[in-house]
Amino acid sequence: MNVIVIDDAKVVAQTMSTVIYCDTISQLHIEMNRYSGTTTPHILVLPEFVPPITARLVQSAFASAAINGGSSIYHSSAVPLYEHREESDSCLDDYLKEASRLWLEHRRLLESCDDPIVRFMTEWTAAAGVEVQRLELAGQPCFFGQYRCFGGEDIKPHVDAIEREFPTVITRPTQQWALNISVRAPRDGGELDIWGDVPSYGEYRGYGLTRPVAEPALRYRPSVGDLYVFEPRFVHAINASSSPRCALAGFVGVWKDQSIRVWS
Ligand SMILES: O=C(O)CCC(=O)C(=O)O
Repeated sequence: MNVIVIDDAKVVAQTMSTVIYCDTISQLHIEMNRYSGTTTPHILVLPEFVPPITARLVQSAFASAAINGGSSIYHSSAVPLYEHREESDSCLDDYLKEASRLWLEHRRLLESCDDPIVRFMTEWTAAAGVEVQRLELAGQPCFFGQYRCFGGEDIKPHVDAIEREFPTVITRPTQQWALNISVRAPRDGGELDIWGDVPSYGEYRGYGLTRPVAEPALRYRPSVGDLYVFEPRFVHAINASSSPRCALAGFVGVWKDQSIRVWS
């Protein structure tokens, strides 16, 4: 494998695009500014953000908690905001009513696990010099940091673009990143595939896009403890795995006024 050192970041060539390994959240922040908006996808990884023992504690915390439902696509500890997008029949108020309760419940569940979500938000705030806050809709904060497991089935090609999910209330962020903190990784399968395709407004559909014919530009199999981000405007999919593949997950958006908001 080809390792190039650029500034402090190790850039590892994987297929046609790049996985950029960072040592700290500050470095990740710098690399996100550098790579956002480029024409090819990149994955930025902070390995060992969560030590293996903590990853196990996170799994146990959710194993013994009532899982709240999840999305129409996978099981998770909270129904994601995507399910309440404007074109859906789901009531956004239901999501917002639950968001703060779920936020507090997740803090309670993760308090003995050096809460990786709070750590991320605190360290990101310090790195960016701007307070990272939960996205607000109708004056109420969204939830952030769902625990979710993928497994036996592929997660089909899709894109995530908050301004397309809520076109009348959310302006397009200058950056949107999908954030995942891996706490359980399968031995086989579970690769994240990302293509260089970005659907136009006309082609946009959140989930279940036609699988591109071309090979993915990037393929990445997360390891336990990795915190990784990528731009979800690029078509991406996750391959089925032999055992559960679990992570704390959400999105980070940066807007023109430099505000940084997170949501799940
Ligand atoms: O689990 C992953 O690696 C990526 C999940 C995903 O599709 C997303 O975060 O938008």
